[in-house]
Order: sequence, then C-alpha cells, then structure tokens
Amino acid sequence: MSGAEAVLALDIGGTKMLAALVCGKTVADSVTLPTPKGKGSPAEWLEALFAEIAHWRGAYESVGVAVTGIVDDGLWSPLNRRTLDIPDRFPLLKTVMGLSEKPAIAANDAQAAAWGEYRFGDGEGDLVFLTISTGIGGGIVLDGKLRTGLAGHFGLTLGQDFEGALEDHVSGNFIAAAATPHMPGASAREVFEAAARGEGWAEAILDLSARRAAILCRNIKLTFDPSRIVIGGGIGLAPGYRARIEAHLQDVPERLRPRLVPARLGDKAGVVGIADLAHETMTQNQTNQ
Ligand code: BMX
Repeated sequence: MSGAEAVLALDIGGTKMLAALVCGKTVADSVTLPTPKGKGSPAEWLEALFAEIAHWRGAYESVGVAVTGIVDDGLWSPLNRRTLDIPDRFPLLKTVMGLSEKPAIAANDAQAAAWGEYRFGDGEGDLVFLTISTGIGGGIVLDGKLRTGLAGHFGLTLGQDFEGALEDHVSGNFIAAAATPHMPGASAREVFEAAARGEGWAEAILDLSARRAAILCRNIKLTFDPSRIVIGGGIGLAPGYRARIEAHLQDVPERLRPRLVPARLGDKAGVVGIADLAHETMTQNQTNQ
C-alpha cells in the first residue's frame, strides 16, 4: 500500500470506539471515544465519531469498520447484549458509507484483529486470536484464510460449571461484577490495581478468570492446533493476566500445551486488520472492473 492510500479504520467495542487512519500497519492518527452504552442509537454513535474526525476527510479513500457482534450482509447484530446492547440488524455498512461517502467493508472486531496479527504480528502459520475485553472475542486464521461468520466466537461457548456464556464468567464485565461485594462500583482496571496491591479478593477474582481462560486455550489447542494463540484486549493485555493463564497451563503435557503470545499490535490490532481487509477488497474490486 502506498502512503497515499490510507484507510479509515473504525473499531467499535463494548467499552471504547477507536477511529484510526491506517497505512499498512502504521497508524498515522487515532481518536478514542467511550462507547455510549445505553445512550442513543448506533447511528448517533457513528455520527459522533465522524464529527470527531471530520478533519480527516480527504485523507482516506476507503473505510473498514470492525465491531463487537456479528455482521451479516452489512447488517450488525449483537450476540451477547451484556457485551453491547444494539438493535438487531442495524444497517452498519449503509450508515458508514453514508457518513464517509467512501466504499466500506465491515467485520467482527476480533476476526479483524486476528487478521491484523496474522499479517503484521510475530510468527508464522495458523493462529487463533483471543481478545479478552468487555466480552471474549476470537478470530481464526487457518491456511492463510480468515474464518468469518460465527467462527471464533469463543466467548459465547458454554461452560460445565456455570450457567450461560463463558465470557460472562471471565471477561471485564465478570471481573467488575465479581468485585461488587469488596469494592462496589469498581472497574476491571481497579480490580487489577487492587491485585497489584496484594488484596486477596482481587487476586482470587483474576485467578478464577484466568483459570477459565486457560481451559478455553486448551480446548482451542485441541481443536485447531494453532502455532500460537495471540492474546489481546484490555484484560488480556493487562499486566500479569497472560502470566496467570500460563500458570494454569504449566502442568499440561507439552504436546497439548498452547503457546500464548501477546498481541504485537496491542489495542491497534483491530484497526490494522480491518484496514488491511478493506484495502485488499478495494484492490480486488479495482482489478475486477
Ligand atoms: C462478544 C461478542 C463478539 C465480540 C466479543 C468481544 C457481542 C456484542 N459481542 O462475544 O462478537 O467479538 O464479545 O467484544 O455479541 P469486545 O467488545 O469485548 O471487544
């Protein structure tokens, strides 16, 4: 991609919305806003985001948008309303194309991030990406191909020792909720800070979360045998969390043990991945014309 061919990349998660101008793996500029959960409609959230980046107009030729939830035929729906409560089949692509006046593509946030790490991260071969954040998202790249649709929605898988979706018992929402009796209103970040001060209750919450994440990683290893599981997301990349998962994998026989690596692109994996997918799609469309 030449420097002039920047892509506007948006990543809308359960906690924050990130807009970035991306060239290859370089993020030239970025803006972050909190996701206005429970306030207004996704159309209004997108309008607010586009208002923030109005000065980027003219700097990009195409748009990629990565979102928490599933995108089918350009329509965005939630799978777990606890992660983000949006209407079913919101016309995401149409809205983004209307606001940007540019061609656009849309995909799931974790799948986009998996692609970013595959293209520009460390290592080679098959990978599974796990974002442990508000929820738990995942993306699978096998034989150089990103799997789409429901593939990789590990956060929605069911557990044996609890009711409902795995992410509701592991991710940021879980960590914050479990802290209520000890620190009412605490955020997941504050639980990490409490654990760093050596507070036992916080240690116990993070350890339970990490133990369940470790089981998920073992199951992923047995399902896909990827060369690595790339860990991203605000919780996944929080200090010490990956080490906690690894501690629960120590006794797993070596052949069965997943190799965990941190997301090389950090919290930019989603925007870099969706920008690359958008660039590929636009190039292909031009070739076919
Ligand atoms: C949920 C699901 C996934 C998403 C994952 C991580 C919704 C709204 N989201 O499993 O599609 O990839 O959370 O999302 O159903 P994040 O917002 O925590 O990044």
